[in-house]
Amino acid sequence: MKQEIDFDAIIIGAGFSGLYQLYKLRDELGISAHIFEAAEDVGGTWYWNRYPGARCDSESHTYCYYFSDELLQKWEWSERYPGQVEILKYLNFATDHLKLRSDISFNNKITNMDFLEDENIWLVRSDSGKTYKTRYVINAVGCLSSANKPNIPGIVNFNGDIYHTGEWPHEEVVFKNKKVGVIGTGSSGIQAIPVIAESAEKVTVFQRTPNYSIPARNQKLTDEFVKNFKTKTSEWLEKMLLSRGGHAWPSPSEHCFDTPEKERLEILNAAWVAGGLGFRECFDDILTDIKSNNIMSDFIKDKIKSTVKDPLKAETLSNIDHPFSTKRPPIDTNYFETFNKKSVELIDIRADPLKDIYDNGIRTESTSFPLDIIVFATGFDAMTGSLLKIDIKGRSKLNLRDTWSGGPQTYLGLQVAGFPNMFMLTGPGSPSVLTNMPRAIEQHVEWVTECISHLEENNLKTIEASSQAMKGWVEHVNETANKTLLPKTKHSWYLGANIPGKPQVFMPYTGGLNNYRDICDNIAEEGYTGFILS
Ligand code: NA7
Repeated sequence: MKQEIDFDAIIIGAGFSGLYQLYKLRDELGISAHIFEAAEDVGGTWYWNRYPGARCDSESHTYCYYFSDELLQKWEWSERYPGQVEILKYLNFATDHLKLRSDISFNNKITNMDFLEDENIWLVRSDSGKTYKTRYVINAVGCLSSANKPNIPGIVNFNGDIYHTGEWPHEEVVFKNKKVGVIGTGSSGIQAIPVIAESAEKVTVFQRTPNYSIPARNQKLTDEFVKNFKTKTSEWLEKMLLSRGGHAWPSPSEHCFDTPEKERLEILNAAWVAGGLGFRECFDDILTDIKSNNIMSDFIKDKIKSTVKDPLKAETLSNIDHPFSTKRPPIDTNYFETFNKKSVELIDIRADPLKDIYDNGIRTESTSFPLDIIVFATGFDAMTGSLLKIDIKGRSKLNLRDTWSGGPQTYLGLQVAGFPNMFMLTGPGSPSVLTNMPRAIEQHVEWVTECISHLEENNLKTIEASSQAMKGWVEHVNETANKTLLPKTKHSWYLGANIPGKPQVFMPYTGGLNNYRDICDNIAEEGYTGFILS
């Protein structure tokens, strides 16, 4: 008997991953698939993060879909790093080119999902009040999409405007003649502060943790580069597939500490001049050997000190308490230089903690700062926040929030035991945020599509991670992370430490995207080892 369902597959989210998943399931597998998206248009994180200076830190010709040569040939990036406006245009272009829009319901936030064991289907409810039946659910909700809004006392009393970088308004925000306070110095703050400071009367930066940042060296792409790139897309792809981070540069073999000082400095200086995340790849061992990491960390601290003229500001910015790259390292355009402006002040809120927000501004323990605008650049409830906002009940009404009460547990970052036919794209336990995301996304979408194809061809009703395999994978993720310096930095969103009360578990898989891809492929080839198929 044919089941009564609305769609074979429901995809949640119309960002990079959801859009590609829709195309693969609908156009290649030929099953019915539909996206539900909370926003009024496509884009995911790039729909929401419209703050001044918002830009990707992957290079543009690598930050795009590679599955379609037509898309690669038809689109033209203008700068070395794509800005938010350009990425959003690109995603709209891809959506229209692939004719995806008709299978997306916008302004539909999914609130509940219940697995009906008797029928092997998911009941998916949206805030429109409608409920849909589907056989597969693919969560494409993004890793950095649930804004972290710290509950600072008195916030409701503020008379000015408050913005969060991750939920920036569509209308232009005018900073001219305004006193602006920015809380947060992660990637978003580091990108926004120089742009806000271009027009604001005064910018007060409230810094909790000083941060490393590498100059992006953004520039217009030359016609020659673009033309050349388009004839060599398969070579670029090959480079990205071989690399541990999904970027197009090779993983180095040299150890920093063992390299003679003169040579080491030459390598570091050349990478500093070249700019961007490639700086991290100067040496092989900076995330495994603290002696090597100290050399790179000190190199950057010296650069900060030689850039920032005011000695107090320079000290406050360079007094960094964690090894380089153990928190997500931003790249910037004129971040440290901006502190040379008289109109930009820096408040160390570790030394002088935030006390409250009052009607006219922000108060620290010692001082009041009158402000017209407050910008929260305070990041996200990363990797699990958006998924756990949905009330998800699997077998025996098991709630995902309960399963993950001690931190996220997954098999390969793709599935959770007890939640059959539910997949996550770039979920916790996969390399995701440690990579150039489109490569991690393509790998996941293609794996999930193959998996569903296998079920369809073999008349199988469900696939589900076994508890044992999940336990084994969680152990492997932890063991792999513990071989690096990453989990040693405790105040990091990789561990969930930025969200009060969130269980602290190292979330992304540090084994490298190239190795991870092989692991996933082998598991599929062996007949989906660790999964229960029925
Ligand atoms: P991040 O990297 O999480 O940065 C958030 C910043 O906000 C960081 O400096 C935090 O300090 C600070 N923060 C967070 N909560 C507070 C409170 N309560 N008080 C003061 N300061 C606070 O988020 P971004 O949006 O910048 O970047 C996220 C990712 O997007 C980025 O890594 C890229 O992958 C793209 P902390 O360091 O926690 O002390």
